[in-house]
Amino acid sequence: MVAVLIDPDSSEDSQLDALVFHPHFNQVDFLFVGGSLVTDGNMSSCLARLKKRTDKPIIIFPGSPNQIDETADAILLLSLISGRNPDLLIGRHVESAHKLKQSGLEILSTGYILLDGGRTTTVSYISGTTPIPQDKPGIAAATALAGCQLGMQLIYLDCGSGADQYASPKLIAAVKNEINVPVIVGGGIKTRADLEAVFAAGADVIVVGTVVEKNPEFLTELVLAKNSIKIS
Ligand code: 1GP
Repeated sequence: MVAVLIDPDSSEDSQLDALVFHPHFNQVDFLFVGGSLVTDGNMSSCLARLKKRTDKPIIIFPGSPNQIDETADAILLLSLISGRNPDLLIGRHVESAHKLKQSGLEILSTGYILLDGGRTTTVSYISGTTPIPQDKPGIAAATALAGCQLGMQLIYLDCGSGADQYASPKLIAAVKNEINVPVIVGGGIKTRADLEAVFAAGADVIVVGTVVEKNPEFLTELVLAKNSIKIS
């Protein structure tokens, strides 16, 4: 499956139109909305404008509690398990627990694993955490396994938005081999070959953000990648 990540700070009406009215938008399964740093007010405005345009499931990908918004369909309740920042492991969750309960959002408990994508990304800077090196698939696999043992329903392997490198197929395969919950993979995916490599390694959901924001025509590459996986 494929999710397109929308940054509420870069969601002009013209950009949303270019995405949702693209002939291959039907290939997109979910919309993720959020980010490490979102300007106050832009989340609710972005969600309202998306809801007017599409009935695809909208899932909040929150960088902070102020991105909780009941007009979405669900939320990835992220715990940054690759890091050792207690705020992002449990602190923010405690602060937002009641608000989240009242929101009625479907809660998807997600172990979020930040990988080294070759450059400092906004998420690594803002979270103050060290990404897992890509040549240490064993650390990523053990981290994912621990997340599942703590009851997390999903594991998200992320190199961060705009990363130079995406999650290596070897690392994805090592994680998949260790756990039975769906694995979301994102960050730094830029070409059809990247999509095919990540699908082939076993990703259950691929997230694309920057590349679609820059060029909605990338959705055509998505169709070609999906078809090529089906054929092979
Ligand atoms: C980032 O996984 C997402 O958290 C998407 O990354 O913007 O690099 O596609 P990109």
